[in-house]
Amino acid sequence: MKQLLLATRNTHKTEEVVAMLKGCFKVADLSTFPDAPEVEETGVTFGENSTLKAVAISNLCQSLVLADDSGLEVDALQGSPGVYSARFAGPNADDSANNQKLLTELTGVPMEQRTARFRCVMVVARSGVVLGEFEGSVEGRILEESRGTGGFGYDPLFVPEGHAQSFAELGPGIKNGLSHRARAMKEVAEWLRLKD
Ligand code: ITT
Repeated sequence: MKQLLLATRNTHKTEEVVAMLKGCFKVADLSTFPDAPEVEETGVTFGENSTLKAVAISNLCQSLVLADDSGLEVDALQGSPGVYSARFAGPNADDSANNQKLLTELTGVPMEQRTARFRCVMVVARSGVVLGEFEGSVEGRILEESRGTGGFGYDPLFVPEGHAQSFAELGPGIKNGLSHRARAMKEVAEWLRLKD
């Protein structure tokens, strides 16, 4: 079976990608590569950061490497936190601190102005060479309080368009069918099939 190394230390991303690929690839992530360096995300776009991660990690191994850079863009905050989503409340912030900061920044903003989207840019590389870049996004709204226990990151605060529950309430069966990551991964999977 073909192998795919995910250039991520976020095990939630790995779980979602594994579920989306439905066993077509043997997937590993950086937990199997403890000496891999921490890649500094110095880019100002998801594409730049995803490229930095894919190129750096694929330079160190033989596998096909897939990087995911993703985050939340909130219209009332002019697209923030964007590429800073993982470190919105500070360099070592956890999901709960990031969610609390988001709620604080949106205090008093009415529901109709709490529009937002998750974006994901995936870059595939081998031996330091970028082979393809793929994008996905999902529109939605930011709740006034956290709801649900599934998923990770901002999932308890994000209600995707066409639904009444947050990603954390909807669970992986629904999230992995319509998320930004699912949409980017669909493009990757089609491209990988055509390449054969
Ligand atoms: P790697 O760089 O190791 O892949 P990371 O978590 O630091 O892991 P990013 O730099 O791409 O990854 O930051 C993504 C952040 O955006 C993530 O930590 C969440 O806060 C948020 N995010 C991305 N996708 C999400 C999702 O599906 N659900 C909820 N929050 C998400």
